[in-house]
Amino acid sequence: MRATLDSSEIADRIAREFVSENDHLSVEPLGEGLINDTFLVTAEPPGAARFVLQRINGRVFPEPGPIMENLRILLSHVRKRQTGTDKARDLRFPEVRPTRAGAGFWLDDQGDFWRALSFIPNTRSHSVLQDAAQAEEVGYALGRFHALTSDLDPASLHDTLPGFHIAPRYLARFDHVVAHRLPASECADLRFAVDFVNARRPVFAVLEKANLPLRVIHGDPKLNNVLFDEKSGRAASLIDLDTVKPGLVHYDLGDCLRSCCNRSGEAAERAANVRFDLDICRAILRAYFAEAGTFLTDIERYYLYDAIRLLPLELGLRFLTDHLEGDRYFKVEHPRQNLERALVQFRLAESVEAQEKFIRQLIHEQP
Ligand code: GN1
Ligand code: MG
Repeated sequence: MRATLDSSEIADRIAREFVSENDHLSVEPLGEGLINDTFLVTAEPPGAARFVLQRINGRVFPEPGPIMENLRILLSHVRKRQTGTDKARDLRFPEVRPTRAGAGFWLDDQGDFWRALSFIPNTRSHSVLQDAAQAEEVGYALGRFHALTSDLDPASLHDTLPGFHIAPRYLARFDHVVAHRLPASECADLRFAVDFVNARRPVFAVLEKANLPLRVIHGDPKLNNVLFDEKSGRAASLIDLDTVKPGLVHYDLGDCLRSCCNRSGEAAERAANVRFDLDICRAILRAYFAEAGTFLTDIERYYLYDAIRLLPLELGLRFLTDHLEGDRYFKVEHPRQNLERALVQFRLAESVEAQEKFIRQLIHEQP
């Protein structure tokens, strides 16, 4: 999903607030985010500066202050944890780039909030996972992120997005929307999607009822938020840190696996072809547990299967609800897109359900 030309023009103007007055800049849309608008800014001559500029979606994140404060708390914690370690490799994180006036963000005349982060050089992202070696890198990145934040008090972070990943709340919203907005003449896909959710109603509350410990979570560790070193192919960074907040590690693992183990991608052309890849799941879990296995408790492990089943179902429900509400949350390029996205996630959830025994076995095998 690309930002519109219109927002590119605005970005061009805003980028100047983050550099010396006379720098010549090139500004290009970056990534495939469904919420914020993201741009890569390169100052000329090359080498002068390269950074990521984002317009934060104010409908999703109304308050810039807490987001930037969380980012500062996280980065300073991680920096402390990483100094003096003799690890041959570690994750790198972006730095906040202040405006020329020294502020952490820029408010434009529309009231939109923009901020800049350093670009981590010589890295790239992928939207579809290539092989098991890459899956191990993703598992490492998420496990290392959880390990680095395992001693950061979740209560020290703001809840930047109340209700995020609280599945029963998404179900309640869906019920409200269905009661008020379900079109009189439903298409077959829409009927299928609504029935799919209704047949699984008890599943949505499983994690919230389980009394699991709150930890620091990333919130959105999907494949294209992992940056890989261009040369070695190893995971170099986990980006998109706006949803770092208190939560359950289950949300993260479930989200990471639903993204990586669907090798047809989130925008698969035919939902019928989508399946959950067990070999990729095995590789991610193995590398994740190598980093994070020491602090996860038995009860957390017990509920991992439920998370792997729930997260695609939850994202499908979020897409479906947004479709029924008129596409107010996720960016779309055509009116059926959120419904199609929902069908992909539901097909993935079905594939998880069909392989429950094997997935539980993979979890059980982890040391
Ligand atoms: C959104 O904007 P993006 O692509 O980073 C969403 C995630 C979804 C993802 C699906 C804050 O993330 O929860 O998993 O789309 N982020 C928010 O692609 O809702
Ligand atoms: Mg995100």
